[in-house]
Formats: sequence, C-alpha cells, structure tokens
Amino acid sequence: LVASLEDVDQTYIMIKPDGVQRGLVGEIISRFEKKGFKLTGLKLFKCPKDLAEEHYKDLNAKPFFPKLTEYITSGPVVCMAWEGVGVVASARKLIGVTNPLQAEPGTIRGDLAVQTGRNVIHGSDSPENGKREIALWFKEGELCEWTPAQAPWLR
Ligand code: 3AN
Repeated sequence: LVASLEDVDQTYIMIKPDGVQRGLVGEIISRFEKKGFKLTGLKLFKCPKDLAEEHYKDLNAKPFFPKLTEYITSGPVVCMAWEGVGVVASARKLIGVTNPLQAEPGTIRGDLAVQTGRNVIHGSDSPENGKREIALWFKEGELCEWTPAQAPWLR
C-alpha cells in the first residue's frame, strides 16, 4: 500500500471565469480536498492574453481558439497545483469529459455545467503537461511543499 515517491504526479487545475462568476470555487476545491489530493499552489488571477495563448497553444488552429482565449481572459480564474499518486488521471475523472452534456453525473462538469465553451474547469491531460502548466502559471515561491497531518493514515 505504500506509494512510491516516483508515482507522485502534479496536475494544474484551473477554475475558469464562469466557475468563479457562478460562485463554484468552494464546491470545486472541496471535491479535490475530499478525494485526498494535496494542494501545493492556489491563487486568484486575471490571466493575460499571451499566457492564455501559450497555455492553449496546441489548440491554436481550432476555429474556437479566439473565443477560448477571450473567455479565459474575461475575468479572474483560480489557479491550483495538486499533487498525488495518479492525480492527473484521477482529476480528469473528477472533472468529466469536455462536453458537459456528455459528462457523467457525479463529475464536476456533469453536475455543474452545460456548454463546452463554459465548462468551468481545466485539468492537465498528462503528467508532462501538468509540470509544464504549473511552471507556466506559477512563479517560483508561489508553490508550497508541505506534509498534510492525515497523510500517514493514508499510507
Ligand atoms: P479538456 O479541457 O476537456 O481537456 P480540450 O483540451 O480538448 O478539453 O479543450 C480545451 C478547452 O477548449 C475546453 N475546456 C473548452 O473550454 C474549449 N473547447 C474545446 N472544444 C471546444 C469546442 N468544440 N467549442 C468551444 N470550445 C471548445
């Protein structure tokens, strides 16, 4: 049952402007906390256009790209770094698929969203992208290494 340190991943989770505007911040953070992952970074942040474009650069040929960057920069987002064994894949499960109408009930998008273009939350799609995105959204000194008091009970 002892998880090896090598299995520990990091993921970048972001509550998008619609999630902030709709007052879903506490509800969403709570789902990750209750699951048992470790929060290592957290800030409310107004994203500049160039950062939005860099974050979504793999989608820059898509027809919805201008609307997507406009949406992400339209109001504050909540940036989070979460750490844990299998956290990238597990966070994607908690979040649900891209189109909220297809997302399972019980997932964040399945329970809280309707439109693909307003799907309340982002989660990294691979451990590599988790690292890349955390480095992109957080400055050195903004991340916090710590040991949750209950962690020994999970091992
Ligand atoms: P996910 O966020 O589930 O990983 P991606 O990476 O395919 O999905 O898309 C990134 C973001 O781009 C989505 N969260 C959504 O906001 C937006 N997006 C994706 N597909 C569409 C679409 N067909 N129309 C409008 N926005 C889209």
